[in-house]
Amino acid sequence: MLERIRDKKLLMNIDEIRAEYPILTREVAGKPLIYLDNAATSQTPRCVVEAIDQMYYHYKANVHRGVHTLSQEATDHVEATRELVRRFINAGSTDEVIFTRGTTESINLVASSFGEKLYSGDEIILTVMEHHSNIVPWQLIGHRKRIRIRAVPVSDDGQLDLEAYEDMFTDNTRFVALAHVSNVLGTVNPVKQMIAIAHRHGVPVLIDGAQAAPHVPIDVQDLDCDFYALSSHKMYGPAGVGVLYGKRRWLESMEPYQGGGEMIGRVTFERTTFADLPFKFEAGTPDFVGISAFGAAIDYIQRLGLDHIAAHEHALLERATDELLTIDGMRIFGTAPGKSAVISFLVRDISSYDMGLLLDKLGVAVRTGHHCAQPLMDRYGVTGTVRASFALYNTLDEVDRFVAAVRRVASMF
Ligand code: C6P
Repeated sequence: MLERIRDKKLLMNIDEIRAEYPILTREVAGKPLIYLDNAATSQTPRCVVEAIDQMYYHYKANVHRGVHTLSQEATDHVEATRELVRRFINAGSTDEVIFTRGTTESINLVASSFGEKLYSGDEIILTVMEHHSNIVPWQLIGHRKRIRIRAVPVSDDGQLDLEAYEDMFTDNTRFVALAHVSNVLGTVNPVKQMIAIAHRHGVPVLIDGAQAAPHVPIDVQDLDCDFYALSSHKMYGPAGVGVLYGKRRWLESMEPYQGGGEMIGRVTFERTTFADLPFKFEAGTPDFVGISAFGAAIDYIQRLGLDHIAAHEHALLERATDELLTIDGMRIFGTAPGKSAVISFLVRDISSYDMGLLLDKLGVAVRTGHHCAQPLMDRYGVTGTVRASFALYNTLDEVDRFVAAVRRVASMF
């Protein structure tokens, strides 16, 4: 299978790809499952599940602690994934790649640790399209330290207002944090340009890459971002694993986020010194099984090729968009050029909840509600939307059946 995936001719042989995902043969409500909630979490191919099995069957031991063979082998697996991540995002060094539990924890780490450098009157710039994971951590530190949070507005079609962004910088601006790709609108933000603007003002930038990493090539050195956060479970990998990339100079200047085993140099009751990067930010036993399997997921994505995956998903997005727009009363949120394969929509005044529930009865899994982006919902004057999000294993046939299901539900109201 792996060899055949590498073969360009069979690159997107969808039947072979789908055969790697037993869950896709499931039925829901007596209908074949059409899984379109990939932005919430993607499904996991056999090679990743097998990597988990292999770790439990043959390599389970705590990492970075033992001189015994098993511990060294488990450590090698974790460190091999760190190198795979480094290459995947083109970080300069594995010292700059920190394992966390996910994007949320990565952002909390920066908000807490970098946040110690912030003072009353300082300002942080976010955007209206941020996920709550990139709002609430800043509010927590912001309230404690009396920091002002400002949010870049979003246009009707789902693009950030770059003029407003540039105007937001003041002498007090200390940090910018924004999504690479919106989980609701699919907008791929011009992060490189926005980072350059922030840097002109001497302000570091964190990019929330949770929705970008499975779809968009990432080069942290080319972007010149100061921090980049992502989650394994949205990238065909296991849940409970994430990454924080940080530029060495920032990471070295920041206090640890959590204390515990393995993040120390020397501990006495008077004073503790900390381990070198990246371990300074990895307190306690990490999810070494998940991290190892995440390596298999990155390998899988790279073998298929992000550009091929993106092209396939784009074809699904185009077809779904064109067909959905033929439904009376269809309103799509987020129509920015080059958007990622996510469609948020409402039909007339049918609530997203009703639509989602009835689609589920037809075997279609979509997400409904505010998508952890309530300020964005407020921006569009809605309480929620229906969101279909595509992955590499979805098919045009599924798109057609999904649209037919939406049409059918719409006709019930
Ligand atoms: N969005 C969605 O359905 P975690 O939960 O830590 O892996 O990722 C949080 C997160 C951060 N930023 C963005 C842009 C995201 O989309 C998410 C997760 C999922 O949209 C679950 S709420």
